[in-house]
Amino acid sequence: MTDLATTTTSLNKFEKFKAEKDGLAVKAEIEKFAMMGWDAIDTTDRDHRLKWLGVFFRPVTPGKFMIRLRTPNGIMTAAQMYVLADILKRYGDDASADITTRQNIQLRGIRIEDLPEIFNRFRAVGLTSVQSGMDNVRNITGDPVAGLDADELYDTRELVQQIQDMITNFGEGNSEFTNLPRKFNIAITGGRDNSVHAEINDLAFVPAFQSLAEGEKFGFNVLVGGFFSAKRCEAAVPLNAWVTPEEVVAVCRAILEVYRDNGLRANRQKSRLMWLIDEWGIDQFRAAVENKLGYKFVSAAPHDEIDWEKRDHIGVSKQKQPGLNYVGMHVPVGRLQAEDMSQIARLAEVYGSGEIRFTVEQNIIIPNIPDDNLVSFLAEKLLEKFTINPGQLTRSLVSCTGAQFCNFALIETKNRAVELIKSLEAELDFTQPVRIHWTGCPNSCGQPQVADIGLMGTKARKNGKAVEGVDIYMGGKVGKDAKLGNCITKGVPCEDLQPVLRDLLIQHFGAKPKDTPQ
Ligand code: SRM
Ligand code: SF4
Repeated sequence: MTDLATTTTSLNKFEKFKAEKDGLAVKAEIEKFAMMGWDAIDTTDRDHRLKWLGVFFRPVTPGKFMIRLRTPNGIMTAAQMYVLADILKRYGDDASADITTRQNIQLRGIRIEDLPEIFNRFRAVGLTSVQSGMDNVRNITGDPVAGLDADELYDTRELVQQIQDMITNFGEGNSEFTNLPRKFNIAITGGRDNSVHAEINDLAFVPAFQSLAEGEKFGFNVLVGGFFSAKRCEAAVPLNAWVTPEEVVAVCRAILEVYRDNGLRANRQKSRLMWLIDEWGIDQFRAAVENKLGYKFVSAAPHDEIDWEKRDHIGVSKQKQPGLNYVGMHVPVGRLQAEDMSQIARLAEVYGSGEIRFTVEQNIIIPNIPDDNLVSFLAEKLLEKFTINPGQLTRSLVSCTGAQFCNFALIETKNRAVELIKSLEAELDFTQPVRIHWTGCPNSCGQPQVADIGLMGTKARKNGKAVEGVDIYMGGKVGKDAKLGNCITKGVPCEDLQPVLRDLLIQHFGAKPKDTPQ
């Protein structure tokens, strides 16, 4: 690793506190913190280091913490979901959960005194929240219909789990990877529709066939350096490397080691992987990774296999296993209550195989429902709330956390997003879904740059007063030929947004006012 001690003077405050004490060290202090209470804990431990365990102090709701889990490939069992629901139930109105834009789940309202017991309960059902925040590798995304989709080229589930196990030491924490220069995102897709937004990850594997002497072989082209930040957003670039599935875990390790040991640490705004690639050039970066691996990469295959439009998986779909179906249920902006979670677990157990999946659109899929169970499944009350038949705007709505719980937020997002979409659906008819993403600040957790219409929270001015507003993004394309959208209008006050969106929907997406003859 970089000798942090020799460069302490040039380090930012985050690098300094990481050099003083590794984030993972707080794992040994959880019992002590639980006894002390949240307001007596050293503030660097409480506000920062606890994030190495996935525990987030929320300045907006002091004393009520958020826990971000890890859900590799977005897959969870009913038994795990029951445990999460049960943990939340004791917190009454403070409790809620969110499905995240990384196919993951976060719990809210958590009290520090309960952490020892919560971690024991996680361990008992094979859950972990370790290394899910701060300068760590985030939840690793994979195809939400891996192993179910007749058209998939590769089932990503096992690889995603192996990468997570390598990085986190099987969920216990791995200090080899707890002091990266910044966060790091990994995605792997084996389907044809790029259901993970590969292009916005620091490291992504996309399916590609290579012509070798022994014939056509399946593997992945490697993309690197994709990221969003307040200062800069970039799509990932090709590493010009093709790897077999068997190589993927070692390649992840090698790239993480190169980034950990050489990534830029002086300025936190310039610490993501792409900044290192800029400084070195892609050839030097590739050579450094090859050096770690001890062999040279095969050059990238001439084209990848991402040749479908992106699916949203809402509704009933046939699985590759005859007689089985997966059902995608729409969860408005990913928000769940404890009782919803118990009900989801029950439905997965009663009608399916007890498996639950999440998508990066913050929705749920219940797989393995036999044909004979479908009718009664679809008649369940929960499907009125989490419908398989949402409106064309509701269907694709995504929103980050926003001001309700996030102190970076410049605006409230989730509730506003749901209300506004309801009003627009009441006044317009649509012939196609339109993907609208809300994000409460320029950090872009809600990925406005991948949306048809992206809305980024900002402070706007109206009648000489500061009001909540948005910058509007358009042109994001997902799936085949994915590309990032750009800002087209700045500073629209939220209170004036509805007519602006109405016009954009009519002009660009074929929406028609309800009273117009078709
Ligand atoms: Fe994010 C920081 C929520 C996906 C870019 N993000 C935060 C924090 C932790 C800030 C904080 O401490 O309050 C937010 C926690 C709020 C809360 O209480 O929920 C937060 N980010 C989220 C989630 C929950 C949004 C959601 O509603 O789904 C997503 C959790 C994913 C997960 O399960 O791990 C989430 N964040 C993203 C994504 C999207 C993605 O990964 O596809 C991005 C843009 C992609 C990227 O990172 O390149 C994203 N979050 C950021 C950034 C800007 C990073 C940068 O390099 O500058 C920050 C700020 C930071 O890290 O300093 C941030
Ligand atoms: Fe918070 Fe901003 Fe991320 Fe939304 S985009 S969750 S407001 S940091």
